[in-house]
Amino acid sequence: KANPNTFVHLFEWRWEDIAAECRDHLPGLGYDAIQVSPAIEHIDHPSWWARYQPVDFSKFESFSGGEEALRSMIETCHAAGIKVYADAVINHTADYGEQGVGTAGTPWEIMQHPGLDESHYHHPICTIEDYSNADEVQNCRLGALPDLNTSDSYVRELLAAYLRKLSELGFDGMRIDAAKHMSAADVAAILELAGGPNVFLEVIGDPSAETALQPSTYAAIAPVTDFATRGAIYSAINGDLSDLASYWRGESDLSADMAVTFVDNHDTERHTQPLSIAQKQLGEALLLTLGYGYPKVLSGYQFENRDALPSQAQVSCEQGWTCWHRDPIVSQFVQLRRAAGGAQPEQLEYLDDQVLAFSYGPGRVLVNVSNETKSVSWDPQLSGSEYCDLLAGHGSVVELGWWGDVDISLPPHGLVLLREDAVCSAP
Ligand code: LM2
Ligand code: CA
Repeated sequence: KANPNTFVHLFEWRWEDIAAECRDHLPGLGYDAIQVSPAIEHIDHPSWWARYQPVDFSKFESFSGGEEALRSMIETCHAAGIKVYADAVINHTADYGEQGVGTAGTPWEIMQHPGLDESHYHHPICTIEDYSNADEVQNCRLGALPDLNTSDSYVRELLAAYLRKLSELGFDGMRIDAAKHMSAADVAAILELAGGPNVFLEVIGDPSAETALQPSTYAAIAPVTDFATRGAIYSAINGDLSDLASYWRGESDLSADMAVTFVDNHDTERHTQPLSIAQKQLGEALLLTLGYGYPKVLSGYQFENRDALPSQAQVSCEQGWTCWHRDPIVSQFVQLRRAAGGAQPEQLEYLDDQVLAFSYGPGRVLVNVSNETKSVSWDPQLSGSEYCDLLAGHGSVVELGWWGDVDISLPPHGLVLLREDAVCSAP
């Protein structure tokens, strides 16, 4: 069964800003958990991807702050009823610049880190080129990143000690970065040594690859990031609902509780054509009402150059940071999903091949996936005479006609959400 909850990735947010968000905003928005950026010492380079180049697995000092601020953030979030997920990079260590001093002051060189030397890496050294070949994907270097020998018992214990420390710090779960670049057996062994933490695995599916690299292979261990749903959502927001329809029929590669779903993550956001706000909202609405997976909402920052760090480190929803999780439409659907208990959409009805109506728990949803205005007549199957369009701002009342239907003009990529349990608040 799908998870009724939704979590938000507060990408590159500092610990103290996250604590404030947990205290002041997150509980009311409907999320149950957050994912944060990697917490350990990384290379000191002015790019967000410096966080994916570990220097010392035992020092908690990163662009987001130090260990004390981290502990206090986790405590604050727990007090607000919000769970916290770490991002754990365990496939490789740093290479950029070949040597340097990490964010906690640790000097490093390629394959020379506290507790690690050349003998702890895969040899002979090679670089991944053929993504269909499991041996290469798992034992060669991703980019130029030195590939840890995760089949070695000493390496496994060092990485497991890191994951145990994450649990001791209070993390409720963790994303395992680049999981496909380690064999499923290595991942399972490390997790077992770590005491079986709650995790999800970053596995980018590739139909041309060997079975050993398929999401379903890793889903035998833990939920995996699901890029297939993302493809279906993208088709939908570009006007074609046919791929999503298979999810509505209950057909999918993974079972509903083994998929972490998303419209975009921090990587895809940097490598795909930017969408309009209306398209993004439509995408989240479709994702959150899918009755499949555990959805993740990405909340990062504006950028012109895809390598860039945020223009100001301190989070401000007015300047530089997207605060996408606070978007009123996104948050309405997060709350609807929770109220619906992660159920499947029902009573799907095509009013046009690009206009779809359905019922989702207490909600009635109307979506226009075309880039034209569409005028439709819709019967939301509600018993009263007046409802609130929760997406058009407070106090926007939809009056149902004599027969319970309503004539609505939907803008390009427009959405309507009525709830049988929602009263319009005064404007
Ligand atoms: C991931 N998932 O499995 C992360 O989601 C993704 O963001 C990470 O790549 C990747 N795995 C490795 O942890 C990012 C970024 C890369 C960057 C790496 C390492 O997308 O561009 O690679 O982090 O910092 C960078 C350079 C690349 C270079 C590499 C090694 O962009 O040109 O490769 O570092 O220095 C020669
Ligand atoms: Ca590897």
